[in-house]
Amino acid sequence: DSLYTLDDAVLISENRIRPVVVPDQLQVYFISGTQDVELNENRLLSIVEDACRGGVTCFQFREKGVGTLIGQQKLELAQQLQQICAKYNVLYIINDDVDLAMAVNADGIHVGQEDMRLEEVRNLVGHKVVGISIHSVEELHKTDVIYADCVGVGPMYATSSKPDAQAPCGPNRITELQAEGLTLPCVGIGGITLDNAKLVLQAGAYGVAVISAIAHADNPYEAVQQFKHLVDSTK
Ligand code: 3NM
Repeated sequence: DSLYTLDDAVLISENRIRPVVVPDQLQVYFISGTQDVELNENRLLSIVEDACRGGVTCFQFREKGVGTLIGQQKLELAQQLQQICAKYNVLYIINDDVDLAMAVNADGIHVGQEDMRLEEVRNLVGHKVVGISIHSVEELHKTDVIYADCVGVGPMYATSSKPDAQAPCGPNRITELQAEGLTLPCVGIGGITLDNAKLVLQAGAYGVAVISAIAHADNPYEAVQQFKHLVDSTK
């Protein structure tokens, strides 16, 4: 089944139509990899299953850092995660690995500013969802947003999940980027918790992207339900 309807399609050139991401799918965007769960693959699988059951709308497999999986092991884990997401009809995104996204037929790919150029990514993945991280107005102006479907803006708050994260920019950065012409649906990322998520949504985000607030929650299933409730009540 296609995630998109023809109404969602955007004509970007004479003979090429691509879909836009359905904004509702960005509401509760969970990101994780083995680095977030003490390198324990089974733990990751069980947390992702709990998060999907709890109602995340999107999951990004982000396998990054010391001791994380590569090659065949990464592929096999990505396939298992894909099956969980497919079972719950959750949008499945791969971080910064176009080959892997193609190999597991993920729904999309997310890249950072230092990763592959967006035009090249778009050419390789065709109609898959393409996400890009944008941290500042300067980065917005040097990004070919025409090739992307959605944007992650951060870090909203201090984060311990990304060692090389920039200084926190606060929710207002989203408002600022939209004033500078950003129209793609975006999610806030970085240090988002149940206590501050509302501010991120009120600043213009379609949803919240989180690692630790779900992966390190006492009960990931309940944490997701609370995020969902928060997003629904802020709309
Ligand atoms: N990207 P947590 S911040 C993966 O600013 C990531 O681009 C960021 O983890 C960015 O929810 C971040 O645990 C980490 O803070 C988010």
